[in-house]
Amino acid sequence: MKVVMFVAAASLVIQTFPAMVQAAETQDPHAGHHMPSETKAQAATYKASGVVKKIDAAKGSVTLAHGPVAELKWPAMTMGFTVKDKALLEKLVVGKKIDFEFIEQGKSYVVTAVK
Ligand SMILES: [Cu+2]
Repeated sequence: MKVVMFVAAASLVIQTFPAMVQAAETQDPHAGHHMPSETKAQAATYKASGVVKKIDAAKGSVTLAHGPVAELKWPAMTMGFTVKDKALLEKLVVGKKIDFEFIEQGKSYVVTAVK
């Protein structure tokens, strides 16, 4: 009888690849997308409409009965604004309804445009 020889001839050459695949460089597509922080410092411009109540050309101010301003959570009210450019006052007549834009500047509100 022959002894069946089990030849464990399985010479498995396990090729262990070095894990260099992970070294594949990933390029960040967002690398150039960072926003300049300066844009945040810019004052917001608000829009409202209202009726001209009073004009003070000497002071460069105007009193407006304006409608609600959602961005500022303002109800409708009558209040004074200063104007950025006194030339804007030329567009204003007491009793006239206007659409205007304004910015917050310190403790006052400044009309920057009148339509
Ligand atoms: Cu107001």
